[in-house]
Order: sequence, then structure tokens, then C-alpha cells
Amino acid sequence: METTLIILKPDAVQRGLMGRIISRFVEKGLQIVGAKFMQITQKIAEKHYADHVGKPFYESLVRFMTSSPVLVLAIRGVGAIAICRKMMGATFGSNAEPGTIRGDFGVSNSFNLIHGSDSPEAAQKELGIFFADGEIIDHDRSIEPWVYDMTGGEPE
Ligand code: IDP
Ligand code: MG
Repeated sequence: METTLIILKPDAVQRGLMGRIISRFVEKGLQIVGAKFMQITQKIAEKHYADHVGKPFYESLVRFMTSSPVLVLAIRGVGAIAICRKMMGATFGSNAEPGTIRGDFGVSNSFNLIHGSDSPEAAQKELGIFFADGEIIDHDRSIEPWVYDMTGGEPE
């Protein structure tokens, strides 16, 4: 099982899309193991987007992410990192495929609704930025044996 860090960005919150986006992940069969509605501070934004320092869009990205509250989620499943990235769609709303979150709900390239970790290393780092010990809550789901084929002993 992998856990990934998802952020519903300020535009998703302001546009009333939180519920619809969360529903997509839950209906897919992924499990929400952490959730936090928060205002991202300058310091947290800089830490989270450290890899983008110096890029032309960096300053406006940090301004955007700190402009209004976000909803941060920890989402778990087999291959959750890649599954969530696929569900998010391409970075720019203008060319994200229909059927993806960015493709269905937005047209902007910078206000693109959602962040998702892009690797296990990024997920570990980003989950550590946004969730303290005990804030990611492991719990059993009664639907688990219907989400995954468990007949072989491992989720399939
Ligand atoms: P990702 O969110 O799909 O992983 P990244 O390349 O990691 O895309 O960029 C981080 C965020 O920075 C994007 O989600 C988007 O909000 C913003 N961004 C990236 N490239 C551009 C750009 O060329 N113009 C404006 N904003 C950009
Ligand atoms: Mg990225």
C-alpha cells in the first residue's frame, strides 16, 4: 500500500469543488487516511515547492497556494501515487484530458485545482510537511475485500 499527498488548491476550495474531487478518489476505491483544511503559510509553501525555486512561475505559485485555504489529504491504496496522478491529469488545465480532474474542472494552466505527489520519495517528504505523527490514521475498511481481490492473501 502507498500513501500519497493530495492538496485541493485554493481554486478548488473557492469554486466549491472539494466534494466532487474527494468523491472521485473515494469512488475509485482509494482510502482517505488523513484530511486537513488549512491556510498554507509562506514557509510551508516554500518547503513544499523547494524543487521549483528559480523557475519563472515559482513566485506566483507560492502566492497562489497561500492566497486562500486548501484541503490537504493523505490517500492510500495499491499504487496510489500513480493512480492519483493519472486521475489528476496533465499539469495544464488547457490540455488535460477529459475524464481527469484537471481536464474536467479547469482551463487554467496555473490554477489547476490539485497537487499530487509524483514519486514515493516526494510522497514521504510531502506527507511529513503537512501531517504530524498521529494525524494519518490507519483504519480498516469493511469494504476492503470488495475493493481488492484478497483471495490470494494480498490485495490484487
Ligand atoms: P504538477 O503539479 O503537475 O506536478 P509541476 O511541474 O510540479 O506540475 O508544477 C507545480 C505547479 O506549478 C503546477 O501544478 C502549476 O500550478 C504550477 N505551474 C507549473 N508550470 C507552470 C507554468 O508554466 N506556468 C504557470 N504555472 C505553472
Ligand atoms: Mg509536481
